[in-house]
Amino acid sequence: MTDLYPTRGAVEVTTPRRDPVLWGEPSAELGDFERDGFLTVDELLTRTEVLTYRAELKRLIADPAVRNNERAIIESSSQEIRSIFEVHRISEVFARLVRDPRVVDTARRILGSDVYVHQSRVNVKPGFGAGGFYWHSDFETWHAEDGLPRMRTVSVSIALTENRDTNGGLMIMPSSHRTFLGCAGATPKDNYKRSLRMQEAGTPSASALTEMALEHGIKLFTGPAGSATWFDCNCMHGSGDNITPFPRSNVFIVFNSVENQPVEPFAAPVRRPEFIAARDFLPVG
Ligand code: 6CS
Ligand code: FE
Repeated sequence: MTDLYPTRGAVEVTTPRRDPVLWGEPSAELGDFERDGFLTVDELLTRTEVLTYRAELKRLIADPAVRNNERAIIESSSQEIRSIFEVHRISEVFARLVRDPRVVDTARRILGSDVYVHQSRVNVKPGFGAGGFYWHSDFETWHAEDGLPRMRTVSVSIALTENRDTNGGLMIMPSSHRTFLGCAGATPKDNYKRSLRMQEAGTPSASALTEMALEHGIKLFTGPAGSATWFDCNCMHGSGDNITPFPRSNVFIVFNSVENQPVEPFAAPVRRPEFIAARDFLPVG
């Protein structure tokens, strides 16, 4: 299959986006998603629902079987849980969130098709030093390491605690989704064992990031628990460390179009495990 978005070669190379941003019909509900690459929703979940999901997160974190499972990523500094992957499979409560029409219907509208979950995770981001995620495009990883051919994938980040302007919130470069930045440097074997803590392969250069930030600016997303941000798979985004006492816990769900099923990785020696990159394409019912 032709590789429309070359990356992880000897040098960094940019490619204009060759895919639509909005695959479905435009609608007022989707606001400026096509232009900006993101859409914020002030109250996706009610306060009561937030408390339910927060209690479920607390239960998962306290479960030794979860902590000892490869789906749990542990913060090397504090030894606290940083992320738990595939929450929609290990938790019936989070499975309900994936099927919630307020969530899955928006994904279908953006992607213009039936959708399945490529990846889900909760980022706990406890206070007092939880690490952030350096600048990256998710699609760059999902193309290089998971074999997603086209940009027909969308993430939703739902705040389970208040996302303040101080506790390591999501930052996106608006409209950066229109250019694909192919990164320099080959993917090491078993890269995911490190990249889910701190990404190395697939990291843009400082000069490329400077150019993009000067062109697009940087938007920090804040909002109360229950608010949400939808963002296109190719937005350049990242988040800072959280040294405040206030945890920034979010649940992320990544929907992929059933028309965009993964093939072999475009720039990695082996596939990543299915708890990070699903390979059963059962449409969310
Ligand atoms: O590698 C991945 O799939 C994950 N890593 C980051 C930093 N964002 C996207 C995704 O969840
Ligand atoms: Fe990301």
